[in-house]
Amino acid sequence: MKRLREVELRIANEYKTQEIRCPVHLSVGQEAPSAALSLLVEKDDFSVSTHRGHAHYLSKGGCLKSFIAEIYGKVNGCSSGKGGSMHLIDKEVNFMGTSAIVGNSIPTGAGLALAAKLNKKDQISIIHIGDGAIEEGVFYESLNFSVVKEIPALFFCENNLYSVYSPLEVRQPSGRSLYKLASAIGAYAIKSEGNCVFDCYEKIEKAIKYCRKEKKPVFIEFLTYRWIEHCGPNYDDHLSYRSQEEINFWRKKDPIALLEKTLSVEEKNKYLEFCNILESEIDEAFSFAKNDLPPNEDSAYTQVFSDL
Ligand SMILES: Cc1ncc(C[n+]2csc(CCOP(=O)(O)OP(=O)(O)O)c2C)c(N)n1
Ligand SMILES: [Mg+2]
Repeated sequence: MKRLREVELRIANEYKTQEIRCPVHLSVGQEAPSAALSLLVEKDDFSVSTHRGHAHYLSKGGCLKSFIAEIYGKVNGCSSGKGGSMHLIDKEVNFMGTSAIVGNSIPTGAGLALAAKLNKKDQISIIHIGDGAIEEGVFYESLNFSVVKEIPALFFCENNLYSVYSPLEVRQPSGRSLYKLASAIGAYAIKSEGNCVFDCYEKIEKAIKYCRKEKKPVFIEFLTYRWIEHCGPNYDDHLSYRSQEEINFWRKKDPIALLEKTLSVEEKNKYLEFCNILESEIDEAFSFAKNDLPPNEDSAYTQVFSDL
């Protein structure tokens, strides 16, 4: 969680130099589900994600240097500098792509789950989505398909209560529960306290075991909250689409502060050591990215991956 937080805060800080030219959707406040997942997912498992995919890429074991180079639009970026923040892909770790179109990567994730089943592999496919994707038709088609075909797709839904500036109340009937809706379609569905990393770990562990063993879809809903503006490096509390009361409530539930409280003295010392190492790792990734070259003009129309 600390690694995800510090990487995102560094991006936010560097953004003002105007060297990062792609839009960024940061996950500050939403680190717990991805951090817990990183300890439970296998390298061989597939993963697809959304416009807010940085933490998902890193949780799958994606290379930090390639990720930062990508958002700087440089040739050693994971998508050869042609994708930017919303188009991350790293086949080395089976991170099969992110998309700027809400819901777009869901059928790709279901297809990967079907492939795993047809190839008689033990892999599962993690499909990262936000609450906004529940309003896309393709979500229903893909979940239904996954239920009917009995495929190992794990729908990993971070419900941060908003789609851009619109709260759930103006987008869906009041009182609707996202995980119950998924359950009604026939998936094994559970809900997690998305800001408590221990709860996330417990629920993800359970979900992955079921998905891998039964070869059936699971839907997990993590209740969480984004701190920074929808798109960009700044806070937008002054816009008032979220009440100060609500913001304060969630700031008190900071997943990192909640975990820090539980550390013993010995653990705290190790944690501080880790924070120092982390800072140098991030420094290195940013200087790698800044010193890297942009893609060659001749490669503008060549595919990044010809075998996909
Ligand atoms: C099909 C489609 N509709 C609308 C948009 C504009 N858009 C970009 S991100 C976003 C919000 C999605 O909300 P959610 O899925 O909850 O993800 P979050 O941003 O909260 O992580 C919207 C509406 C889009 N990119 N694609
Ligand atoms: Mg959302």
